[in-house]
Amino acid sequence: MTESFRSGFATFVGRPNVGKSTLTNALVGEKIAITSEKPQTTRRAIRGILNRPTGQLVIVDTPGIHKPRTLLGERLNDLVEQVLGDVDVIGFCVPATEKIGPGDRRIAASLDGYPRAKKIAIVTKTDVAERDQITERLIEVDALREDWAAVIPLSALTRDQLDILTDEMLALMPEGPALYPDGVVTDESVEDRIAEMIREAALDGVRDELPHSIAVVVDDVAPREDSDLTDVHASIIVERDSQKAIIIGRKGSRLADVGKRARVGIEELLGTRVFLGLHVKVAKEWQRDPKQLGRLGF
Ligand SMILES: Nc1nc2c(ncn2[C@@H]2O[C@H](COP(=O)(O)OP(=O)(O)OP(=O)(O)O)[C@@H](O)[C@H]2O)c(=O)[nH]1
Ligand SMILES: [Mg+2]
Repeated sequence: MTESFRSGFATFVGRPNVGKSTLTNALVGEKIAITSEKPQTTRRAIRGILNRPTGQLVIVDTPGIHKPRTLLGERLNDLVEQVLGDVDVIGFCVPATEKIGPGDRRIAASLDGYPRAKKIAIVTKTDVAERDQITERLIEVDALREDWAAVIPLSALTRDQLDILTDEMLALMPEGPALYPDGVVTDESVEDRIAEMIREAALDGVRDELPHSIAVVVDDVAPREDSDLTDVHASIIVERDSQKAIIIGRKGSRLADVGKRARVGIEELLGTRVFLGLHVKVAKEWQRDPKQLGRLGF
């Protein structure tokens, strides 16, 4: 008898910065979601697809759940809620290196609201944790709910235990055909992926509330005639003039650096050389403005 094919949707939840996007990328095998050491890096529901002979997993990467301080924050939490209502498997993530806190407890308890989904507890970042810390975290997280289908420690960075997680998630999926054709890793548009690569480069080295204030919109992607070159124009949007000055840097040095770093990934994605034109604009308090948020796709 041949094993049946399984397919379905999975998502990782947890506080900002616990490693959800890094884990998604590691499982999918390609960088589809940007990551950073700043909380609230992910702002969209990004689908990544993982194929195995026995099944297909569609992993939906979502923003971390946090106490919202802006309208954007509220919308991001709503987005996570929506995704959670749709998936077959929820992986609840806590980092091995940090004690479980009230935020983690609240998120774990909120999973009661999604009775249809099977739940897995995941202890992340084991590569930077002591053995005792990992054990402590496993015990702590295990006690948070009675219905964990599995409790798995892993490292997305060293890929330790990723296969165990994949097998476990596949086993929990319903029987069914592949939902995406072979070879598709994400349904994100090229423009969206480019915008996120630029935002990732722009996040590097900025502090305090500035990471939250940055949004990126791709204005144009155009292959140049008779040349192995694509022109990409994008706007980096911030909330205040003072932030604009920081992003641009002295004599434009910081912006040039952002462009240089973002271009590497964009060239790889497009398979051509790229001219990247970056323009910095101010949209006052866009995180709190429904009209601006709509325009930015939130
Ligand atoms: N050492 C180590 N670091 C990791 C691992 N996974 C993630 N990180 C780091 O943790 C930070 C946060 O990772 P992300 O994947 O962006 O976290 P996230 O949960 O998606 O965060 P939000 O999108 O803000 O909710 C980054 O600096 C990662 O490099 C891991 O397995 N080991
Ligand atoms: Mg993320």
